[in-house]
Amino acid sequence: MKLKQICIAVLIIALLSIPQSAFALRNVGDTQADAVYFAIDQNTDLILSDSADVDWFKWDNFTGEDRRVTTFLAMLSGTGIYKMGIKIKYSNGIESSLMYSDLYMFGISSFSNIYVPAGATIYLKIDAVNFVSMYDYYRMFFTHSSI
Ligand SMILES: [Ca+2]
Repeated sequence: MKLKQICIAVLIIALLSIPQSAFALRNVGDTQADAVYFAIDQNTDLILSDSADVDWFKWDNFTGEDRRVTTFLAMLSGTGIYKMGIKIKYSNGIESSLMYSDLYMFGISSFSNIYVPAGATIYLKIDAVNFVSMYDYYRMFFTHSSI
């Protein structure tokens, strides 16, 4: 097993052991403009209601300093596979393109150490690679730390 796979496995175990903020909402965060604010340092469990549903999340870096963002996505139940995209909107209004994470074992996606300047907003987008059921839960984790 490669070192990166071991690191991801350890991080996912840590992710699954953190107290969670479990809730399920349909038809929320369907556009970037309606993105849902992250619950920082907590697991967030949600569903996609159908194959066309997407969930957008956001975080505004109002900390006054540049930060590093790390986030994970894992499927909690079912056999569906979802993917995670990321984009950054800088304080001058310029936005990056939407970029997607690789998919790892068990449908896990992650971004680590994404540089987010002070005043920028980071967005994450969850959408289905293979939608199976609205009872398939995914788990998101988001945190940020100093540079
Ligand atoms: Ca949605």
